[in-house]
Amino acid sequence: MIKQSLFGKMPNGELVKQFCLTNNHDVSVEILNLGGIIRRWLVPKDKHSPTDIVLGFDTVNDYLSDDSYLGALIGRYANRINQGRFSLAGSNYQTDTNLGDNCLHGGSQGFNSKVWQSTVLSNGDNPSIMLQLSSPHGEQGFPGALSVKVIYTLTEQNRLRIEYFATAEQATLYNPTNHSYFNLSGHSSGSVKTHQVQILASHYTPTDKNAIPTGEIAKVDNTPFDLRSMTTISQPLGSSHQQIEYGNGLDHNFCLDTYVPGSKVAFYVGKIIAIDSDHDISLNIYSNMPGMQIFTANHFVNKKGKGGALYQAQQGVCFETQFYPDAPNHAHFPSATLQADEEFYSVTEYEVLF
Ligand code: FUC
Repeated sequence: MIKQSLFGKMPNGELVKQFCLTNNHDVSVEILNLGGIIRRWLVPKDKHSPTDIVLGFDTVNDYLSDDSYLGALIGRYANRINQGRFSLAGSNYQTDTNLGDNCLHGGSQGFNSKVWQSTVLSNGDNPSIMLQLSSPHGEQGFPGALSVKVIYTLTEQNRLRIEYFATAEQATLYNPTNHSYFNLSGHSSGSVKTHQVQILASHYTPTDKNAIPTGEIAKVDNTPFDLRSMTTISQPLGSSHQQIEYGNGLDHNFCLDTYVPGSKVAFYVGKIIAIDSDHDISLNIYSNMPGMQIFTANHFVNKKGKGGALYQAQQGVCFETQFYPDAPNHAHFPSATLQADEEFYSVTEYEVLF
């Protein structure tokens, strides 16, 4: 079932709609046509008081004035491009730079800030909506007109499937993701430090102080980045490893062992579990992408969220499936180039178990 309502208005008067997708198990996910933002995700662990497992805001203005990308779709390029510079097919490009000298999440006017065209695809079982956006040639400095489509489906197996499609008029980069901050004990419950996590990654991409990859694909063995067996999040966060200091916590790209170039199958890549007295919710993650940024909201201080909640550092954790950061400047990283005759497809699924 899908319920549609008005969430608010953009500064230019454009309407921001909200779609509430509910499956037959009473799991419901609210999605905005602004940035494809996942605003609320209710898990009926307790039928009378469902748990909202994602951080979010209550107004359009809160979303537009914040720079943490809560729940949003990211484009054209998730994560960083060093100095916003890259070359493609013999031409050099300069993108918008919005984080120091670097480009973060597609520049200052990324896909997260756009109102997407929205269509309900299925209103019954497995409720589903499609969001579409046209990005003109040169937008934020990226070449080639790009048509993108994202399909969100809430399955009857309690998975939120996010499928990304795109075509371009000339060779360009495309690296989409979703930037949800999860807290399985509830968005207003405090830190996720006691959650346990597993990530099937034998390597990660170390960075410099500005979170730009050095180019190394490093083994996780004997580092805080070895999360291959269940680990409490406080463990890597408490480490004095230089990379954890640089990130001020976890803010790193993990190279997923499951990646098969060209595969359209979402493999199991990891999970997170909240175990406390009245909760016991877990989230399994599936993707066909080569990398996943794990980010523990390290810079949050009294961020005013939904219903008056005040979000602090480590109150949420993101699992941003993606190509590796700055891939266009590292020929040995899986390529994020989309050719003119290609159809881009990627898929990530988040499955709640309760
Ligand atoms: C993540 C991180 C960044 C950033 C942003 C809001 O993707 O890699 O460091 O702060 O989200």
